[in-house]
Amino acid sequence: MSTLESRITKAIWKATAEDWLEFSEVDVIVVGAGPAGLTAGKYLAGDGLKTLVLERRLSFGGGIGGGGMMLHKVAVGSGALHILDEFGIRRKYLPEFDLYVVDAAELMAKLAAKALDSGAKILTGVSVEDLIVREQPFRVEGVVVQWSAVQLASLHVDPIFIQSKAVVDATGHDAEVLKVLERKNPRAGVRVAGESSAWAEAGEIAVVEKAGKVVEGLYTTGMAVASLYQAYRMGPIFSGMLLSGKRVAQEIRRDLKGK
Ligand code: 48F
Repeated sequence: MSTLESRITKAIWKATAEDWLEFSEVDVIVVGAGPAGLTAGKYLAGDGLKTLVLERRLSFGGGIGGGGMMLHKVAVGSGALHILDEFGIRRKYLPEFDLYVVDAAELMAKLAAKALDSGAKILTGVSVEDLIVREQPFRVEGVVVQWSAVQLASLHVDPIFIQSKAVVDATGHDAEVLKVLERKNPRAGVRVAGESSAWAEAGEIAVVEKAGKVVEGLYTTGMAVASLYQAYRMGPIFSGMLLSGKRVAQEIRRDLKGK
């Protein structure tokens, strides 16, 4: 019988290889496990789409964890209450401000837990550094990935590929995937304008209304939407992020499943 040490190693390699074989070709890749990406992941997987969420860091939640200037609560408007219900997230209503508040830790944990329970796969420590594209018509057919640790160490290591029918840029303020499209594929005609200053109400509306398809095969949600269309920022209120994630999932379901 092998030692426990070698069995640990073999078990990890085998299960990891099985996952990578299964998830090297999926329906949807969501780039970024922040509030918008996790919400999108939950609804996409719940609709029966094979969904892979790729997250650069070793943790999920994106900007949620920092709360509002490191305070452990974030605000949520009443428009997203049904999403909080669907995720089982508790909140407190403050009538004097007409706002709900949620614990940042609970929001992160339950968004991720529900996405996983719905069948989404979340891989952490993986960065998306490029897109797979085709022409005539121009379209996106997957992503190019690298271990985040390799990027951080600036090692010269070739990345590998994951094929998908749809890619979602949920990378937040940096809109990293959209910037790859702009920089490396000018024929796609996409310009990332950069987000505007703060106007919370207008920003909350824009990130929902403008979430969706950018070019064939590529969609965007969350603060990446604000960066693409120069919408206003809204700070630590997260209703727009949740609604934006749900909205992009609905659009992808329509495009891929026709309903
Ligand atoms: O930044 P993030 O939370 O984006 P979001 O879902 O939500 C924005 C809010 O947190 C907040 C706000 C709204 O109230 O202003 O900022 O739009 O989550 C984005 C996630 O994407 C990961 C990053 O580590 C973060 O967890 N990410 C960014 N670039 C990459 C990436 C990449 N190239 N590959 C993989 N993950």
